[in-house]
Amino acid sequence: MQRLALAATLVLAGAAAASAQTLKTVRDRGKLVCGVSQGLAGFSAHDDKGQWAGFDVDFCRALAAAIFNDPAKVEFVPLAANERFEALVQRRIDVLSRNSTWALERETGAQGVLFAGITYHDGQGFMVARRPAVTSALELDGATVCVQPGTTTEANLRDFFQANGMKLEARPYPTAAEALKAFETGTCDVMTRDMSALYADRLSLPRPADAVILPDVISKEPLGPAVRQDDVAWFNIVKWVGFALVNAEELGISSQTVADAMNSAKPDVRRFVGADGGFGARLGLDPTWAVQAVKAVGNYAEIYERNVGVQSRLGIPRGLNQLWNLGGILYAPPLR
Ligand SMILES: N[C@@H](CCC(=O)N[C@@H](CS)C(=O)NCC(=O)O)C(=O)O
Repeated sequence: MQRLALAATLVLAGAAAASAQTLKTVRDRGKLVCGVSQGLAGFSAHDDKGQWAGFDVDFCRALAAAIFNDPAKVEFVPLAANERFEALVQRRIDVLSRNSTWALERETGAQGVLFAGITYHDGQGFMVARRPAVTSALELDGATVCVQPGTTTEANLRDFFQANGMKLEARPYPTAAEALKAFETGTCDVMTRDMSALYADRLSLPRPADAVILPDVISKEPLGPAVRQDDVAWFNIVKWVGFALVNAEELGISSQTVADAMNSAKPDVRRFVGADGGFGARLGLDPTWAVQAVKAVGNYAEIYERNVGVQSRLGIPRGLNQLWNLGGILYAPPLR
């Protein structure tokens, strides 16, 4: 009996040791491999210099900076909606940072992953042509709607039409680009996506002013990075890099002030910069892991404003993604 218990303990210990390898794999490889979208302006898309840019891309760069003190040590792998979780489970990527919604079905079952927090609180909306004038999603009875399969978007769309007793003509397109083309040419009356993505879509239409985003938000889309379920140490690294970016904003630590923060006497700032607490070592990272991330891409506010904020092309107000103590729901547990 005792021997059996010992054997079981050894097997379990072996499994844990064998699985807790992602950080080592990343370090040995010399770069992080990050799954992103195939092109979603503001989140992950090529900029005019052909470089990956966006909110989700910056999260990957922050993670690379926390590990390597170098935000360039990332390879980006563009993934379609219906292959993203499989790519993660099959170890083709180390982390998925791709406008993905945290939902129960994605954390259970054979393709189950773990969401390492919420980096962007989104919700699903509808875009229609300006004419004929539609002002509410409840006027969409019988409409033809373009949507991408393998998304929460498709499921919410059906739920919304069913709950409101409306007839739906859903047109699935394998990529977001094809769905938008169909909307543009009038094959669909309506385009549905996460609100943030609709802002991006509208901008890429030949005449953005001809399309209107309806005010209705029909779902919760808590977007965040996902990892595999077999490596708690890695899960913690990804999760706490996200929390560090938010805590940096809350503490007033930005890419501009982070060097000064190194000399601060404030206890919470000292923990952030690695002078106290030893949290870098606990995560398996450098003492200055959080400083490295902020130096590379800025704090949450800087990342948000640069990529999607009101001064950016997308022009999305902070809204729910404002800090909890400034009227939003962005809330990170403390670094202590
Ligand atoms: N947040 C939703 C939607 C994510 C999603 O993949 N949306 C599609 C459009 S509805 C998209 O952004 N596609 C971009 C691409 O295929 O690269 C989810 O996690 O299912």
